[in-house]
Amino acid sequence: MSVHTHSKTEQFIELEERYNAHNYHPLPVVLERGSGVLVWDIEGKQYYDCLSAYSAVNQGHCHPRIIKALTDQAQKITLTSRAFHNNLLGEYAEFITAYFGYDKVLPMNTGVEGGETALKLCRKWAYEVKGIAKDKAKILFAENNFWGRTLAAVSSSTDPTSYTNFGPFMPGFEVIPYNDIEALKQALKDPNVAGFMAEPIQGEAGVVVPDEGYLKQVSELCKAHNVLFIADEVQTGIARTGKLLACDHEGVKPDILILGKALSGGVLPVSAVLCSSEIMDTLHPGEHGSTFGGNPLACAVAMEALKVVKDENLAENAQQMGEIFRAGLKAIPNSHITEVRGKGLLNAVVIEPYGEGKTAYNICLALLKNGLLAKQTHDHIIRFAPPLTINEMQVKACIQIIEKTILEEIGA
Ligand code: IF1
Repeated sequence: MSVHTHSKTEQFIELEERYNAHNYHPLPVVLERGSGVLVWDIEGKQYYDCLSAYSAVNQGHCHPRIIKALTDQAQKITLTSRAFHNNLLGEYAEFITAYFGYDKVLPMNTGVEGGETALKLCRKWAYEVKGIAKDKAKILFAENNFWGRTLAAVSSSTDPTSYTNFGPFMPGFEVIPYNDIEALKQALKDPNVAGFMAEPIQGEAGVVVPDEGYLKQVSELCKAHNVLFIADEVQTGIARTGKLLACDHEGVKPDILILGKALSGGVLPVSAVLCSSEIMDTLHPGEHGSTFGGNPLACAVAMEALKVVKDENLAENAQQMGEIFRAGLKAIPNSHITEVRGKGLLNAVVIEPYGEGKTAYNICLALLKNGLLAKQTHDHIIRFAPPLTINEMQVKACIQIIEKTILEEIGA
């Protein structure tokens, strides 16, 4: 590379840094194309995508069926607002409620809006059905939760980077340790508790899988105390962990289910909140909504994205490929890898510090060089979550890259 000229990649990054907010620290790669499990940068270099846009592209990049649904619908009508009916919302609502086994759906756009919606529903239900006194409702969250960047979301966060200098925070929230049934039992003694919101596997926390039976006990305890169990399956849902929902591993049905990300196959922001009529019918016109929620483009895309998940047996494939992926990671001979964990195709390796100032970020840089995209979480965890369409040959190719990279970067 010449010392006088910047590479194309550097130019694109400079432009972005100059005019765009510095609210991220991305890996130095500029992507311009994707297909299935592969993406290409502006220099033409190919990569295996082991992040899948944080599990939003479970169906693979630019899935032809989902893109066709998008472009077909885009030529008819994209947005009507909810001031009028559109011809797809009813069909979509019937489809998604049957698909997940709930009475009703409330369509939103981003995952965090799904979370906000679930919490508003929980509070409304608490006052109008459960009978909690005005403004006394309390919602429990798990330590190290992540559900987005709004003021309510950072109000429940235990990560200083997320919440520092964004106060004052939302009242009526309480945080308890994750994967700790005794803590939940203790917290449920307060009769003003209306709900407990948690991820079945904590994503941002570092792919933290709770003990077997935890979710089942959570669900039973909540039921016994007339408290709503709100499952944030924005990241774990839609086949990512080897079942349609991560809660399915324990046969648990959340009272309120939040979905996002892969609900659109990563094509546009589509989220949904599903629950019983008892809960949903506490909402009346004017009490909640969004300009874009339930728009016909989103309805068409989401229906196709969900059909692809079933037609291509993505849950089953995630289960099987996940086994092979984790076995491959565990077989990498390296004394600095202290743990391999995950479910289905939501996996992580924990790498203890291996050199001066070196973190998992440096390994991600080396992976990038070797043709694989992955993202660290915290300083020592790397998440591997490829699209669920990945096949065995591709899993083995990924493992080979990871093994070679770790050998080059850390040694044995
Ligand atoms: C970012 C992590 C993933 C989520 C769960 C709700 C949302 C998310 C369980 C909100 C969002 C993101 C957003 C992304 C980083 C990211 C993430 F690194 F933080 F942990 F996925 F792994 N519930 N997750 O994971 O959904 O409003 O973003 O659509 O940069 O903030 P959103």
